[in-house]
Amino acid sequence: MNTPKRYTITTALPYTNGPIHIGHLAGVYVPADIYARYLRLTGNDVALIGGSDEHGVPITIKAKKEGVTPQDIVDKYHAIIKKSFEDFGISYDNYSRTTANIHHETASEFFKTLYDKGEFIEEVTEQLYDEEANQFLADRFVIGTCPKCGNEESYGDQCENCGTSHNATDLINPKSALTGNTPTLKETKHWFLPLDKHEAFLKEWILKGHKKDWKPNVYGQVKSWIDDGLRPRAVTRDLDWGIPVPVEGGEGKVLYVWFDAPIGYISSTKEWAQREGKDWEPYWKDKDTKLVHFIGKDNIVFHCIIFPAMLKAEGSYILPDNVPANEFLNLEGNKLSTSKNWAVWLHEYLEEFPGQQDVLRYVLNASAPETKDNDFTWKDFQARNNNELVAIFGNFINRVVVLTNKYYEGVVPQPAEFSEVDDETLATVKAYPDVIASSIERYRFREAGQELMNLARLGNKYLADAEPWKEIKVDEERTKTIMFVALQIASALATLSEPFLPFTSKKLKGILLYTENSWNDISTKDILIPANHQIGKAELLFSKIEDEAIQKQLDKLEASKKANEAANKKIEPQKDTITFDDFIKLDIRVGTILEAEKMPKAKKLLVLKVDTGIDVRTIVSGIAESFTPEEVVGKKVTVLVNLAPRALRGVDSEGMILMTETAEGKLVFVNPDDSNVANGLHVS
Ligand code: B3M
Ligand code: ZN
Repeated sequence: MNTPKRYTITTALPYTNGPIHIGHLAGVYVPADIYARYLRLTGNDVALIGGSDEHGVPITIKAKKEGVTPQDIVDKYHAIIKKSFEDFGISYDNYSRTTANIHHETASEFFKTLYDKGEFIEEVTEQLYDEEANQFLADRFVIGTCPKCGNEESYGDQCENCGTSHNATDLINPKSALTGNTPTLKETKHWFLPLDKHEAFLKEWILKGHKKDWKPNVYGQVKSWIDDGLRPRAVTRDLDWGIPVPVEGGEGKVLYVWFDAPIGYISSTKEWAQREGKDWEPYWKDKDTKLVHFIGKDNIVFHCIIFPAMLKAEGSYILPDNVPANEFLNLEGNKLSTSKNWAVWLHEYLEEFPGQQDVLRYVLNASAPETKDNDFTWKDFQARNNNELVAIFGNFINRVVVLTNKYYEGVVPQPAEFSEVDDETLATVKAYPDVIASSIERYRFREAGQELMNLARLGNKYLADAEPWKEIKVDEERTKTIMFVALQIASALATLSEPFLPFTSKKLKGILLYTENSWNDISTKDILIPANHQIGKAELLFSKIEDEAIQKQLDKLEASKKANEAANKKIEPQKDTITFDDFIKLDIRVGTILEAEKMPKAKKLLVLKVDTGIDVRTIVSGIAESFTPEEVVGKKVTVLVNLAPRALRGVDSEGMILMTETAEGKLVFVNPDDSNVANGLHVS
């Protein structure tokens, strides 16, 4: 495209069935915000558009579970999510919600337009039905085996394992998420968007068009979808939570959440335009507008195939120029999971690290899952804070500000003659806006963030080499020049850090008392902060994060892990009732293990000599993976003594030692705690 006239930047609308965590921030919102802030700084017309996705099955399921209405759920989480975005400086021009009237109207109208144009197929088909719940099962109401990858816990609309999006009736061995029942099939009428009809256009647009500059993960997924052949997709559902189907025969039905949600981008733009007294249409309909969707990889087909097909069918809209989807972020080596509480929740982070939003933004960007899944670790978080933000960026700024105050009472000194190093350094600074911009424009935000840190590194090195603290004793003029150059770098950092570290940038501008430079000024102006300008006092931009703070977070995760393991331990159902006579047939005694040795060539078995009080006998026990022979000798144990002898690997075993298992799967003895109990005593 020629130079765009304006940018419409959308961010995936989070489902309001829970708060948001670092995975959301890293995958979608931090990169989108960096992009939007950069574009504004370079003088572009930008609309950064977001909102909450408040329809769909997960919300109704959550409401059912909590015994409240879906509206209660969305009100609660919309507020929490919106606040998290504000707290982390995601600079939305508008953040809306899909329960808003303007959205209901916009989505309804969109549906009607396609309906009137004959873009839908209307068809009565058999859909999954739960007789007990008296309800059709679509999307997340049904769980079954994914026909593509075999994942046994795929949802009706999408498999979280392989990312495939399918129809609920495609699932093998489907089960109702409401009752666990196997659904029956029941006829119902729905409207389908015939994706197959749009195949030729999609092929042309994506495969042959300029979409080769899309990220390989995005292009690859879309291509494989198209290669598999496109089929009609139902865009309505038999549900009572959502946007009512606005045409005849649509009573009791709502729009499919993935039909209405992307239209949410449009309604949010309208809401913004109304408030600002602007015209929304150019942002969606002018071909000189660049439309970019920021999403996570599980949303690719919806944004690259289904939504474009909808927009194309409607006819008056532009299509996305790019969909820079990210892969997933893991946490300490495991998949982020809301249900397992394996996450760093944004609202909780702020309680633990108040005022340190930029640290998280920086670290998440530095380890963003741009091309492959990536791991967030608390150790890495600490290291990036301490070794980069504190030791490089913060240290450089602090030295510049402290020395300027110390030597010149905070007044930028008049430089004398520049040395070769000074000239080179200033020339390098001038190159940075383009270097960083080039990375950002190619959606390489990690690289861009590292370039910003390289500029701080340059400043740090310049000061370390020039040593103004030594120079001041021998050459005052030279010192003034050094400090002048260092102040120019600090000033460049104040502007160029804004997309990445908005809070820090603001603070730094406050310290320098200078905000006059635009992004491009850093390249074009010879002086970024002039001689005789008065700066403020030093303030720390970042502070060291100690081991204890990190350990606390690791402990918290460890506690989640333990709680999960305990919750996941399958408690077997009680066995059939037995009589007292059955019970007293078991002869259980207290015993002591006298000797133990490993059974040759058997990983699990120990051969024990046990004093049962009646006799000393051999018992072969499958505990070798939990205990060494030395550990068990002398242990008091509980033994079933009248079990019929059994030969194990040629050794006769005469009885059984009672054991159980801890949450971590380690075996433990069911043993009499009191070592005074005598061997041979009955356990009853
Ligand atoms: N709410 C899915 C998600 O949160 C969905 C995105 C909608 S974007 C239009 O993963
Ligand atoms: Zn799958």
